[in-house]
Amino acid sequence: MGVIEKEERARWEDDGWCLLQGLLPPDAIEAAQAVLPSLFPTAEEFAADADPARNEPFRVDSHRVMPRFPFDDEALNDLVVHDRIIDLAEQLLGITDPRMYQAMLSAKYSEAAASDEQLLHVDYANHTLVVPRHEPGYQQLEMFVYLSDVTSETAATRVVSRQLTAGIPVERTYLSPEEYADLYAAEVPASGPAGSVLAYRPDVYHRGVRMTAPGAARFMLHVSYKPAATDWLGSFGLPNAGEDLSWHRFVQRTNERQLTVLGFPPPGHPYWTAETLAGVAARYPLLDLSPWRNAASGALTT
Ligand SMILES: O=C(O)CCC(=O)C(=O)O
Repeated sequence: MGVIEKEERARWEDDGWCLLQGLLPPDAIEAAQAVLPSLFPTAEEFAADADPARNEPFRVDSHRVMPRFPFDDEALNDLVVHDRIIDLAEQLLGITDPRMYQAMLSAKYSEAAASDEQLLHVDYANHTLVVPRHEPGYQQLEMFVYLSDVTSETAATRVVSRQLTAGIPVERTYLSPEEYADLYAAEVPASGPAGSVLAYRPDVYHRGVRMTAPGAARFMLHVSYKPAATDWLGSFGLPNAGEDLSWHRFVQRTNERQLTVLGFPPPGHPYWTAETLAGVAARYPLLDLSPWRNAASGALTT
């Protein structure tokens, strides 16, 4: 069953982006919001640090600090591989075997650097080694999961419809405000309350902007999915986190669907032998390997 309406799906196809409300359960968003103060200053704390009279350095440099998956906080991991997020990836990408390939957390504050004012750009320049192909099996999905209310004044990302940009040469990944003044004039803020999900294609021109509201903060999770077996698409390699405590803690309480979207060989994959099952069980003693064992048992006994 689909998790989005026909109109939103049409916006994804025609405009390249859509803003979804009510996709994620409020308690999952609240749990993620509850861990934010341990990771980032609140808006008030940041404003106090930014006060020039205090003559102290900022504790965080506005938008630069971006913790990545696997997070120490389970509530954040839970959102990244939430069933509704995986369902959305399957639906928008038109596939049944999505892979999560990027997840990080960002904070943005009012008293921020001028560099928060970005040029209109597309993300495929650092999400693929080639160029995007918008068809099932090849396309990518980027999402911002809003952990605070996001308005035009609190730096809602400005987005331009694909209907206006399809003719731009593919190698032009940043747009000059002078040459493309019409597109800067046509950008719209992707505003939505906490819990909203901005879903956009990597070929959608968009840009971050400075906050104009005083004393405010914006928090969001950036999560990206792609189809399996697309080595040219991606952003970071999860095996690099294989020694992290956060990864081991995550694996202890995850499930087969979540591990599959993270690149674990799925149950029934030829990778699984008696030896690899025993080895993975030794590496992750608390992971319930029954789905992998059950799928392999026929193959192992024949
Ligand atoms: O912060 C934002 O609103 C957008 C960020 C963005 O476009 C990017 O990092 O590529």
